[in-house]
Amino acid sequence: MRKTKIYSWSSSPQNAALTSNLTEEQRKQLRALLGNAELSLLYKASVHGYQASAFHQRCDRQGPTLLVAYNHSGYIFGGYTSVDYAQSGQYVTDQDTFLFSLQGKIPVCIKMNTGHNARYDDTGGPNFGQQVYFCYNNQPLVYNSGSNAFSINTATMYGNDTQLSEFEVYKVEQSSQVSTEEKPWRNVLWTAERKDKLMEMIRNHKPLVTSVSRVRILMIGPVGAGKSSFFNSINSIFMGRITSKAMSGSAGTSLTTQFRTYPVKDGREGKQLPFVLCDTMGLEEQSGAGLDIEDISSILQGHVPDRYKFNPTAPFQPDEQKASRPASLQEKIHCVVYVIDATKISLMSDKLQEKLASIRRKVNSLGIAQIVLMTKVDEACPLVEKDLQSLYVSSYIKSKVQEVSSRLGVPVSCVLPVKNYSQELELELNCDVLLLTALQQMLNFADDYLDDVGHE
Ligand SMILES: Nc1nc2c(ncn2[C@@H]2O[C@H](COP(=O)(O)OP(=O)(O)OP(=O)(O)O)[C@@H](O)[C@H]2O)c(=O)[nH]1
Ligand SMILES: [Mg+2]
Repeated sequence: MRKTKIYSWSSSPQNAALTSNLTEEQRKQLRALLGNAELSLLYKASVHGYQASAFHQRCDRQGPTLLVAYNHSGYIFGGYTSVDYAQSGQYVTDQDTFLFSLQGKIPVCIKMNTGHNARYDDTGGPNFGQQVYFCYNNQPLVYNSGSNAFSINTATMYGNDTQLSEFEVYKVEQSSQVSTEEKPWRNVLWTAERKDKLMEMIRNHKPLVTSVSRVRILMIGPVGAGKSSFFNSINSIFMGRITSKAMSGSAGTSLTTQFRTYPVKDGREGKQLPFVLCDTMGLEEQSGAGLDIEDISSILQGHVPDRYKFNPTAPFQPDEQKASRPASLQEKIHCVVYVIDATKISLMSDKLQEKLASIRRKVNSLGIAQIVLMTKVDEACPLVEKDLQSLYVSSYIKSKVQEVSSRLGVPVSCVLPVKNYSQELELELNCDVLLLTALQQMLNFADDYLDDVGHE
């Protein structure tokens, strides 16, 4: 399986003469958006014509497709749908659909706003959300009806140049093979001894400043990224069985609505461990929804009590007596963990990325240690799903770590991939080793921070 080449440049056999207009680099970027799926060219308007009938003849019933348009101003943009074109005369719902524009190094992705149909599946040319129409009126045109299925800016998406110079449709297939590295890019000892050693080090960890008895670790991240699950997983390891104290699961908006500070005990009757995991409501891209940056600021400074119920429309109001005196170092946050879902990194919207950047600026200004926890590595890569030990030979996971590092502006060494417990009924050694390694790293980072402020 080593060094397998995972995609072929040529298009599918019946279209052997078709050549793609994408450069290798552009193709790579688009494939990354789709979880490294394979792309094969089905249709090319300059060859087959811009008529809707030509499009349907080649693209109907082909499964998920990626549409790529090129205009005379040099813009490359388009959209993805996971649902077949079929001229069914019905509305199509598709939660995975998105529009994109390739700008510079990082493609910009725009997901569909909730409550919209992906399209009306008729005999006409392809459209997204009955808003953005490609090959409009059987002509080399893109047309934006201005409805609000997608919040797009046509100037950034295609420079307001509606004349297409080319239009291509690719079939999208998840690749069954995954490329691997010759040598692991990080070394991990996947042994029971290593796990015991890590548990021992965590148990005996003494924060560098004596006035601090427990390191406070704050988890921040988008809805459903796995914040609550990380606490549950760590708690499970020390309890010796799967636990689910924090509510986790999936919903459109954040399942966690309260600020929770979770101490962890060393076994059922054991004493409390030297750290507290603080769980927050998920971030959402819109302002006025999800966790608010002002709330984060209050949490960082130790003003927010356990079980405080977040109110997205009004930030936390500290009571006046308390606010007048600053919280002690013990009550403040010593390490911030950004919890990011590995399967969603490429789809992260500009707005969310900007929100994270402003949180980072705030945390930076306070000098607090920061780490990225990249969750769901099992879902992101089939190789890793089969065998967690292949994590650090998976080229795909490595590329995801690099991507999250560049999107959030943190060094690669601060990105820690993990698999949380989600459906398992029993603990699993490989999972534990990764989770404990991440926790140990958080404690070390917090120490660096305490070392810095403790002597002030
Ligand atoms: N396969 C897999 N599933 C995970 C992992 N981490 C979390 N999940 C699942 O993802 C879903 C969301 O996890 P949560 O822990 O509730 O996420 P959260 O960040 O607390 O979300 P909110 O509180 O809603 O903001 C749950 O169904 C988890 O079981 C992981 O590493 N692998
Ligand atoms: Mg949660």
